Amino acid sequence: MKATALAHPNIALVKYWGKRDDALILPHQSSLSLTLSPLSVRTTVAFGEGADDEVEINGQVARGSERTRVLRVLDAVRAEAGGRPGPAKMVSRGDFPAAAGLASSAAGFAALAVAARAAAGLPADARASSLLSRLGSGSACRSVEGGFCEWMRGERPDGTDSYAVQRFDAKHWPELRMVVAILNRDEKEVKSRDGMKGAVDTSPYYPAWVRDAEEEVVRSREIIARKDLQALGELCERNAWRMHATSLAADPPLCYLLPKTLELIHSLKEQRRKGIPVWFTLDAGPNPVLLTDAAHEVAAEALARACGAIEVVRCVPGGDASLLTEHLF
Ligand code: 2P0
Repeated sequence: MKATALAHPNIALVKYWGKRDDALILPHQSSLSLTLSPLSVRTTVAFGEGADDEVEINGQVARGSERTRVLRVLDAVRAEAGGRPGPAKMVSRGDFPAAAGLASSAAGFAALAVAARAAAGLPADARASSLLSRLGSGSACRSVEGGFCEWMRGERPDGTDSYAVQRFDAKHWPELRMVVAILNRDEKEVKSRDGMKGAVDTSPYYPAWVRDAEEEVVRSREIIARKDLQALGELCERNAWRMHATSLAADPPLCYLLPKTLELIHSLKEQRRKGIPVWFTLDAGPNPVLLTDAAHEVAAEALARACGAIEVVRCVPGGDASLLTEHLF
């Protein structure tokens, strides 16, 4: 009753920002992301070990809400397996550079879902793993499969129709590149979970953000199908601005951007005038992720460094979460 899985993080091109159900992690809007390689998280789960659940993440015993989120996923697996599997031991390790600027939680919960299902003897099932990983962290449901994944918001109050599906696999657009520019490594003052709640509860722009997102997901699918880098870059930028605008308009206002973030973002126009195809997206933090192609990733990295990046991570479209034969314990 032991299994190990590897999963990659993902970056949302059309973002999730707000829950309609905090407990089940059901979003107000659909979202669409790209799975990122080579960054990855490995997780081993074994059932029937010890007297109580043991959870270790990156060498530390998980406590508080981190532990609670892992146990929600393990409890759901135990319930699906008919309560047979006993206490679990889970060890998870990410290979992310220190504060890569990308949350490792998406990859971590996707790897946990795939490993826990296998350890409990449940059949491999991307939809079931996506539903399960969503209970740990919303964006994790988009890391079960590779390439471009769409998290459909769903309608049902029980969340059974709120999961991600792969729209295009990693081989569809192999020359696409995402260059993560780490401008600041400080832990953010307001976590995504709290930031999005503030926007839902107090931002007058929130309903417009939700309306816009569904149409943008449809548009993004069409753009990705025809591999139109400029159209995708423009869509990513406006979607990131709109997400940040909802939070800038919240009460109290929430601004994740730093002066250096704006400097890098503003410099992209000049680059494009020079013929370098580069655009940005920005999650709930100050570190932009630059969207470009293989021929221009070196130029994008140089630009990020010239604008003060202390670390740069070049990513390519990543594959599905997968089971490994080598375990972490
Ligand atoms: C996303 N983010 O679509 C958006 C864009 C950040 C900005 O999903 O509360 O860690 O665990 O569901 O998934 C980050 O939030 O939040 C996120 P929870 P999560 O990728």
